[in-house]
Amino acid sequence: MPSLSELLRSALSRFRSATSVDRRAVEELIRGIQRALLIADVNVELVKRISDRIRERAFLERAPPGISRRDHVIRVVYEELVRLLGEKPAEIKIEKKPYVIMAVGIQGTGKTTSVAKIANYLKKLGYRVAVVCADTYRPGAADQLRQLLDGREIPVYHEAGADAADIARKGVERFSSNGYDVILIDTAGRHRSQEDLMREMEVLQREIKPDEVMLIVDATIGQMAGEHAKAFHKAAPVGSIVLTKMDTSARGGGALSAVAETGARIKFIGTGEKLEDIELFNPRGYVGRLLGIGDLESILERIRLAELEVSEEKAKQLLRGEFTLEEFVKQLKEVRKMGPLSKLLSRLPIPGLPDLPQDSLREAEEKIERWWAIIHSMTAEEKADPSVLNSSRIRRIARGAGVMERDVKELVKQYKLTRKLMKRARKAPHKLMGLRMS
Ligand SMILES: Nc1nc2c(ncn2[C@@H]2O[C@H](COP(=O)(O)OP(=O)(O)OP(=O)(O)O)[C@@H](O)[C@H]2O)c(=O)[nH]1
Ligand SMILES: [Mg+2]
Repeated sequence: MPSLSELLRSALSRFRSATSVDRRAVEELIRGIQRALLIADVNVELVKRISDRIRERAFLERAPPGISRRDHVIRVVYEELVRLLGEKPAEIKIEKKPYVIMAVGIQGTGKTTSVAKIANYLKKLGYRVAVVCADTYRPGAADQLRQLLDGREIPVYHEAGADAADIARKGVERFSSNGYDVILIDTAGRHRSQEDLMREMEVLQREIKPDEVMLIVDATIGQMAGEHAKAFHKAAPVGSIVLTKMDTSARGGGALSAVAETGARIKFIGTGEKLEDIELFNPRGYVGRLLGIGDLESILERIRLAELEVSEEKAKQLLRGEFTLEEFVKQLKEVRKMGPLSKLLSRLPIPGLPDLPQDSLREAEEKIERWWAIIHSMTAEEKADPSVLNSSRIRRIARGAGVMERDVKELVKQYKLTRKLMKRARKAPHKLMGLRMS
């Protein structure tokens, strides 16, 4: 069966070679992505959500100047896939010494392997790392760990015949007093139901109070991983998640998206049986590789630059006081989208810029809406040159927009005032440049 990556790439490459980027081409791309995600066992609801978002953005958002619609759509697909996986990259946070990480999970998910991999990973980052084998069920569990870590100078603590909590406590004590930075605890997963597992985890958690509980989930179960993550998250709020065997199944995408959906933190993904086959989870990097990062990266970079240029060029125009009435109101709307209006406007170094900070937030928003309506009742001539507005035109516009005549007059007055102030403010442009206007 083709992998998620192969399916996504082929959908994208069909889109890229399509003769035109019309509705049909976009719909076909979306269908290809849907198919890929469903085969990867991504939840149907999530597939629907991402399809809707891609469709909406592909048709409604304008590509920055110089960027083709095709590239814009590819960027949208990339960003929405990243969003599907939770956007935020995982990070290593060893906040205290020793930092105790306990790995838990049902049988055969890859706990022992992951503990060894993470121990090795952290060791390479320069931490002093030790491992405790608190698995009392699996014969030879400690040997398995020692074998995996052979030659890595990472000690393994185990005690045959003792209780799991005892082993864990003693191991942590010993390694703490020896000055280790990180202590990883491997636990049992054998012959247990999920309820049993949760119970043992709770006992260990109470006794050991690890700084981080790591749930090891086998990604081959696809979207079922979300259920595990949810149950686990309830029992262990300090938890993070490792998804293993991402290399062996096409369903890894389903597992990742389902876990991300629960809001749980995906920390690592396991990508093979060897000690080095682990990576800190980074949605952007992961999606980039799925789609074939090479030329995707250059597309993204070009778009970023184009957007930068647009905003700088625009900012300069604004600084020169070169903007139309329509642009003026549009800017206000844009600024409003960026965050609490009053806070943003108060950052403008110009006193009295359209007098908005003095109004309440809601009043300001209503005013901008009225102004927007006014703009829409104006003719092109009036918009280009508001000085043609006489009282009969003002009356007509006010009626058309459903506002008072004084609203129209106020808008024009504010527009003129703002332009004048902007021109004056050119003398101190550095103050204005801090505010992104695009
Ligand atoms: N391909 C691949 N295999 C993995 C990965 N992680 C673990 N495995 C394999 O999965 C099998 C089980 O791994 P273990 O680490 O023993 O799993 P466990 O959770 O400790 O198992 P129990 O202690 O018996 O519950 C082993 O054969 C590992 O080599 C991975 O990321 N990719
Ligand atoms: Mg094990």
